[in-house]
Amino acid sequence: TTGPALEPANPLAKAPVGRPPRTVDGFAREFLRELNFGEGVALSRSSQNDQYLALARTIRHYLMADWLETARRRREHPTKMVGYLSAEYLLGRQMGNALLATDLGAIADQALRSLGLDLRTLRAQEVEPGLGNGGLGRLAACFVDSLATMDVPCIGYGIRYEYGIFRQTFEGGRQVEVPDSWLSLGGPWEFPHPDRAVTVGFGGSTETFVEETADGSGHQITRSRWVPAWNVLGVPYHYMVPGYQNGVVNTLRLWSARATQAFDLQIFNSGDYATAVRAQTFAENISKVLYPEDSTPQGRELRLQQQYFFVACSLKDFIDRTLEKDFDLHRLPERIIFQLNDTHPVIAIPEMMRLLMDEHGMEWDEAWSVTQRCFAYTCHTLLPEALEVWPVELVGRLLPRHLEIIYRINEEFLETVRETFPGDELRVRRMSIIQDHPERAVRMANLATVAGVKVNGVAELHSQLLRDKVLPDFSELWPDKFTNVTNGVTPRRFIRLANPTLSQLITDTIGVGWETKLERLESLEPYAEDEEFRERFAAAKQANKTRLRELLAVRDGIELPEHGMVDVMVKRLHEYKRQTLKLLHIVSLYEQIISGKVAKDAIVPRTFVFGAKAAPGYHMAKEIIYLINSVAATVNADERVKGVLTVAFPANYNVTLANKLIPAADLSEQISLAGKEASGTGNMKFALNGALTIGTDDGANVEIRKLVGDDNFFLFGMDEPQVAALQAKGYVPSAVYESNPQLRSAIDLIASGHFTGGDRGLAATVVDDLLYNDRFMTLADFQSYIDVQGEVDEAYRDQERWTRSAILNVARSGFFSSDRSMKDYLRRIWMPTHD
Ligand code: Z57
Repeated sequence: TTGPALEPANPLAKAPVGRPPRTVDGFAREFLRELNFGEGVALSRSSQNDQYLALARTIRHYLMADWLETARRRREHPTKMVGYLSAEYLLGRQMGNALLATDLGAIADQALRSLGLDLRTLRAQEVEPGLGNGGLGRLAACFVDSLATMDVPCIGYGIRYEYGIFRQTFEGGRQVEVPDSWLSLGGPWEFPHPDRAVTVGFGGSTETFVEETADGSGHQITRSRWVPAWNVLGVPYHYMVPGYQNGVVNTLRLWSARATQAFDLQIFNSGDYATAVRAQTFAENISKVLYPEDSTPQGRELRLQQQYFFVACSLKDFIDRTLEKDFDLHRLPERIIFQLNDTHPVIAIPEMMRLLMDEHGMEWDEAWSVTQRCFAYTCHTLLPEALEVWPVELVGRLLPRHLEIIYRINEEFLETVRETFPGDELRVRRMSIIQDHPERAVRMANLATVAGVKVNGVAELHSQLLRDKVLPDFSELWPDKFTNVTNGVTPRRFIRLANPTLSQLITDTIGVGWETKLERLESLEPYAEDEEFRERFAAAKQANKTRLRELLAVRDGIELPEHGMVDVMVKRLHEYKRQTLKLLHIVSLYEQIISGKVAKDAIVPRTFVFGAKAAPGYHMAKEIIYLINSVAATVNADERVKGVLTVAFPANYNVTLANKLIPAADLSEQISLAGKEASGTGNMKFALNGALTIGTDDGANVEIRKLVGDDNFFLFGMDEPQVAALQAKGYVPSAVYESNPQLRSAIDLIASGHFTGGDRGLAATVVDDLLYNDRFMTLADFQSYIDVQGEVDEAYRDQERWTRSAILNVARSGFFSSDRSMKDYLRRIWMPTHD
């Protein structure tokens, strides 16, 4: 039950208590109250962590009334909501964003100062919640930010991992993973609700029984029900998702796994206490750790348990708790659209069918009609190995009822295919939700495509390739099901918070309010010709470089030169992203200088910055990390290139570091093999912060280039059709090596052991792959990349021209606000009949 049991006499009971005062004194008082009564320490005895926790709770107070009010408004006027289902939310630090959303930065700063404390120091205490791997998780965080800012009702559903993405360290240049115990010093941004836990079943079997139909006709139908073998509790933890200075606070609901009462009883009843306790740990393992693979699923049983766990909790939460009592579930699609963030939550489809039929008495056709209108699916990949398949054996063992439902969905679906394409059994096999080879398994993307209202890709090119290459049979059958929504990023975090100097310049020039209407950046365009503006713009960039130098000196002990181009490649380490191409460029420049082929002063001084985590089990990616670190150590120590080539690879690239790194960049490296990067979102953040892009014709690069113009973008490499043609003709990387002396010199230098302390073996894995495999055609694009890097140098020598281009990148990239992405989702997927 909720609410007071008796009729309250006190009028205060009717509404949430008021807001704390927005004054320096009021804030200081609130902070001290939290420190004293919340943390239980006096200011004079408090640690920095006490102070951080008290500050976080103080800021929370200012959002609380808006949160309760937003929830009340949504309950009283229920409308269709978005249920964003995502296994990952890469949120980044919360404090800065909360201060920005409440516009309390200046007040908090002065209040703390008055107490002898420093806001920046306390902010630096926060360990970011790294509940995601990379682009997909960060996209989810940007989307919920935008929905709150646009006052769209949304619940973000996900998993409260106890350990997020690992902390990366380097030992002898090799990646070593350290567990990310982000909660160990307290989680001041979360609200646990153990009393609202829901129960989720696993395993067991199904049984059939006969029942009379509800219409009183006396007809009998056979139904099935699931008898799980064990249960797990899902405890919801709520996080505030504040809109930007608009009084709206949405909710992120993350589930944490607990053992049920039954486990506790077992502890009493079984003599084997230790076994019983182990069983409890077993249940709690489900939300223990984020799987650190990005774009390469591992197909582990625990991972499927995680997926089903959070999805089952979320659907139950929505139907039983969020919808008003007695809501007619036939009308469910009027109230919710569940957006499936990749295939990770796709098990929600049979779960919805099971709930509607087995728990709410619907028959198959009704349940299917409802289900088909409640889900939409976003695909984020083009790599075949990234499309999840779950072995039938595993699904049957863990979720036997769901497997039955999936089989029936498939049967009916394949019947449609056979009707539409009679006699085409090859097509039937390609489209089947169940694959037979190499093992019988459920193809989650097919299931999502069959069940969803819409399927979208994440950039124009990606959506086209999705139709033509990944799911061509489906797009032939249902052309209207396919659509595109190009990704976006939140300008609140990635411009306002990350780049205060540029933000101030923008506001001084075009006025306030651009943070929520990013297309207004357009009006910066004429200022590209304004010398004074260009000077201020260049000064802002220089200030951001200085800020980065200072940070890396303290954070990593890395010394960066004061001047020169800052050339940045930050993203997960993956072969398709081609960090090795960047490495070949660096090695080639280095080789040309030390061999005397090129004079030291003939090239533009550059600082190359890498940031990349490798999945712990991804051997090649870890070898590439080792090689980057080896090249960095050698180049940085070589007097012959001092001041001209510097390579920095700070460990543990995350959202916090991104916020300092991206604003300092001159050049953004987006160099994936064409047709492999679904979108990219880092590329957008760089352009919006005034970096120029060197990039392939891939993902959202295509759209960036179209908007900023060819003069302000460095395009190189094959396009996707050329890649496909080369693939078809047969690609021989060693032939490219043989025929290109510059490439040969670079590879030979690596292979000689020059960077690996004379040990040729230490570079062999990477070198041999490039020469004899090179799945992502690094060597094929080498010459084009080198040539265009030459153009980059030439452009950079003309600083006026460069700054003009950088300004135009900012002015023309407003399209990449995630607010725009959300508008597109609303129009094309969530509310298609709305206007
Ligand atoms: C992930 O971060 C992405 C795709 C995946 O299939 C998985 Br699993 C994780 C990324 C894409 O690689 C990016 O190109 C894209 O920008 C991002 O998802 C957001 O759509």
